[in-house]
Amino acid sequence: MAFLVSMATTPYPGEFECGDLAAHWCSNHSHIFCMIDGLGHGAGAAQAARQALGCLTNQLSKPLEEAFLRCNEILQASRGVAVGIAMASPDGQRLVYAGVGNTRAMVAHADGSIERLSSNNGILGAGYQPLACATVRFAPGDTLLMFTDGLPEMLDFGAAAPRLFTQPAHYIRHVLHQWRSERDDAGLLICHYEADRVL
Ligand SMILES: [Mn+2]
Repeated sequence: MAFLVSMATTPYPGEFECGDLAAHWCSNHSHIFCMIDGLGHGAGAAQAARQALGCLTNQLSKPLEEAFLRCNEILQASRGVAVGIAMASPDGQRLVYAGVGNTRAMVAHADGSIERLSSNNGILGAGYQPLACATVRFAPGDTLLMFTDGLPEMLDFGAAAPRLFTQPAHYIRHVLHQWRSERDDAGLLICHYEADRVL
């Protein structure tokens, strides 16, 4: 399977540190995608986000429920984070998703339909509702998008999006430039699952 992955974050205008962090891990044919939003912005948000990333990196082999629980414990002295995690199944057909707080995730399917993945209410570091994991189809031609509330929740990717998803590095810059809020950090991750090509 071939994933075209790109991610970018940008801080609150005029600030240097960014509280939004995106990550992609790949090991033993398993791909894991993560979007983190440290509450607020600035140094405190960036510190909480880095702490969350460090914790999650150490929990990758665990079930998502355990990883979130551990992260919630470790972040109790921080201002807290919202986190979304998507794991691609090794068979290349599905994604398992879980989130806490207001990071957003959706799958834009090859047929043009959009599936939005919901997160649990709460904040990692301050508690959350029992975690619900969702499983969605993720097949060649589909695109996973994960982003923070520095972009509009109902972000309209427009009619040209399915074509643009195939160039995520280019498209991500366009979306951040056009849609980012001037009142928060912003972050976006795009993973396009390349359709089989006939050469
Ligand atoms: Mn935010």
